[in-house]
Amino acid sequence: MINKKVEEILNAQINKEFYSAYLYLAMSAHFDEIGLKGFSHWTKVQAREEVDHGMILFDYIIERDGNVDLKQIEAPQYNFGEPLEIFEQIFRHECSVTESIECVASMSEEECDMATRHFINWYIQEQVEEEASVDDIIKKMKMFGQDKSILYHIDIELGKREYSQHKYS
Ligand code: OFO
Repeated sequence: MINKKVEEILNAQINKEFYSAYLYLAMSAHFDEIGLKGFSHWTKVQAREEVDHGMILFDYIIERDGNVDLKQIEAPQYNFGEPLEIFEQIFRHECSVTESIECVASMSEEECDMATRHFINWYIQEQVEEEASVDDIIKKMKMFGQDKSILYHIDIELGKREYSQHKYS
């Protein structure tokens, strides 16, 4: 049986993961609209991974005989400008998700729920990878300034991202 406080924070995290999916989908639609198909593809793949993150938490709560409590998902808050600004926004968003994952880790520890503390390590590692991959893209965009031909090449590169279902391991 799962600890109630831990169950509550895990349910809140499900909401955050699905909110992330909404945010990336909104970005994907925007990139498609302005003709950056690779950026659109990359953010759409990211949205699918966020749904996977939400579903892993969903399955975990059920496995621990807890109650899944799905709340309303907010409309995404965004202010779309240049691709670089959008990626900086993504980076800030992922840092805030990292903080909330760390809160899940410390709450599990406080409540002596070592199974959840162990489980959440997968998310801690995932956040390290997410922040790093977004940071790489930002650095490339910054290095080459506003050069549109470079943006074109980055668009092609981002279009190669492959989706593979994220599974807890
Ligand atoms: Fe689920 O990692 Fe991004 O938000």
